Amino acid sequence: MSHNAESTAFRSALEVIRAVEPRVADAISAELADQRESLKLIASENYASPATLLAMGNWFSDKYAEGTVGRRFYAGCQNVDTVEALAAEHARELFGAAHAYVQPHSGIDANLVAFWAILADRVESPALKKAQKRQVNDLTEAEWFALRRELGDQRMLGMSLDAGGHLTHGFRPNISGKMFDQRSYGTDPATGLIDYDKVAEAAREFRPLILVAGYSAYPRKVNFRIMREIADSVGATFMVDMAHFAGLVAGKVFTGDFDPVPHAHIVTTTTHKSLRGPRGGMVLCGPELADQVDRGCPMVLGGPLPHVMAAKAVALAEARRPDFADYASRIVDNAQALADGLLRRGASLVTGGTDNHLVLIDVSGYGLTGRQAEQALLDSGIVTNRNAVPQDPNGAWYTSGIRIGTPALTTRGLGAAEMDATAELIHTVLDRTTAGTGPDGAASKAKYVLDPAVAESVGKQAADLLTPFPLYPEVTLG
Ligand code: DSN
Repeated sequence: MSHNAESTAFRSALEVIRAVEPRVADAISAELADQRESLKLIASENYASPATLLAMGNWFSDKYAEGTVGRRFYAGCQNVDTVEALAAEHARELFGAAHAYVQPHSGIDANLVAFWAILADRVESPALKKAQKRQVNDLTEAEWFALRRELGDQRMLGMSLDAGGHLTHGFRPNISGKMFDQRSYGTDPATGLIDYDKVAEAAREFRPLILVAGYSAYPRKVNFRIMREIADSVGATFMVDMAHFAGLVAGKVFTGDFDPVPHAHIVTTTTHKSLRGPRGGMVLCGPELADQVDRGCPMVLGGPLPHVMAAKAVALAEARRPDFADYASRIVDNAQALADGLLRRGASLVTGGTDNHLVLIDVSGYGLTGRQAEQALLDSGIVTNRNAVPQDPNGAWYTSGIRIGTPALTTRGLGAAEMDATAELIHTVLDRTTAGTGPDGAASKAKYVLDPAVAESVGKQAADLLTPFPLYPEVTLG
């Protein structure tokens, strides 16, 4: 029996892997089966194309390529140069950026590259200049301690975690929280929206070196023109982390004041969320920061991953096609249909809805913590993640929220009718789940009670919902 190219490629790859370690081949096959069966609503996940996935499984993985295109610390990088230059060219064209650095391995890495570039550009420190020039070993001990002090004195203003900001924007569990003296801006308690006057006030008081915009759990657009004006008013560098919504920028859903690229001094992103590429990161900037950004490896990055840069080039080429704009606008239509469906059924949503790819349900109205809700939904075949809501009384571990997003299901082809059906399934599970008690009879934030028959019935309906929208229909493994 003959197969199409995608099936042949993945079947052959599995056969080769199976000959060495069959358990890995089995796990890879099982992952596809699991993904095909899950109603995936994790806002930060997606399904990359077969071409993108296949571009990663090859001998580019064997190459070291520290340095930049045409200026490497290793010989024999001519083909790596080709794919890195292609990825950067596609990124520049797609986002209208003067410079693109496609080496970061993740969003955290991209942000670290940006922070170091800004520090090097803005902080008048001979020790830092030496460090940036890879002369860090030449620093005396006194200079090293002075450098650490100088860096720790730098101020960053970013969105608070409970309002939807990201750990890498100066919070303690991340190195950025140790590099910077951080202050947060939150959202208006009444509306859940960013209050730009309050951000301006915080900026005037705090005088940050860096103003960061960007989020992982804020369901609304951000006005980057206003944020840039605020940054300019206090002489801050304006950085946008568009990891979550890069696909909406690429697909021209976010334009004008809502497109960060013309407004920010520097923009970072991941490539695997709404942008639908391989796991990885990227930095976009103007010419003034380009040289510093290009020092990312080895300043904060290990050797670039040429196989992933090849996949970035493929995915970015896909995102430049006209059908990607259609995909991006369907992501938002679907998120709004999901939000409307939940609201109609009585759910409480942070900000009362969405205008991007994600919806944040405050599950306290159902008498649940985020953790209880997340597990009950998972038992019912619905994959989400718990997330804090603004001023969350249950903290970052148990939380009071469930974050859901539509990039993945939109890739599968589900539309507004299926989003309404999904809202019904989510509401049914949350409505039928009750908080459990611990061994001492006290209320538990983790235990919950859900009739297994309800979970089974919802799971079956979720599977039925997916049946007309097969994942990777071009791939049959046997
Ligand atoms: N882990 C990503 C998310 O889920 O939003 C961001 O780091």
